[in-house]
Amino acid sequence: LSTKKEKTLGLIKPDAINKMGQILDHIYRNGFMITKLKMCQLDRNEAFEMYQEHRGKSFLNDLLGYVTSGPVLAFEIVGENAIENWRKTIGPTDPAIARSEAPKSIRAQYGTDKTKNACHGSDSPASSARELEFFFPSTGGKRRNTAQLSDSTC
Ligand code: DGI
Repeated sequence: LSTKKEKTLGLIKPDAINKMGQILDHIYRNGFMITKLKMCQLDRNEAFEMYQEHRGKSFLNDLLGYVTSGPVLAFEIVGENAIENWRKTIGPTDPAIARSEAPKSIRAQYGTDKTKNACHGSDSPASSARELEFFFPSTGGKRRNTAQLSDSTC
């Protein structure tokens, strides 16, 4: 089985911000490294930019309202097959399904419902590149990162 070290974007959403310690611990126990990290408050335009692939979906309005309702914690995580493995660590979109099918997942333990589901993970190499650039732009801008671990640390 081939494995590759990848980067992906993770997000702790507003409902789970008060559980960030447990969730970050869960992330490390699953073998990931966090290489960039920031707490921020998204406005509606930013949330829409992030969730642009859900344009036209019935739940988009609820999703935008929810994800702008409080702070989020965004992070870059690095690990073997990180894009797929991080999504597995989060679990199914609906925490009720996560509790029956993947009881150790983050959504099973910390999610509330299909909207308030604790975490986000990029679903493909293209979206992870786009979402990492959105939260951690490589050049300038007000969201520019000022400190990060070097790859050799992980
Ligand atoms: O990648 P996921 O977060 O598991 O799921 P997704 O990319 O299909 O959808 C993004 C978010 O949109 C998801 O975390 C919660 C919300 N969402 C998706 N499907 C539904 C939904 N919210 C509601 N209320 N109903 C849905 O069917």
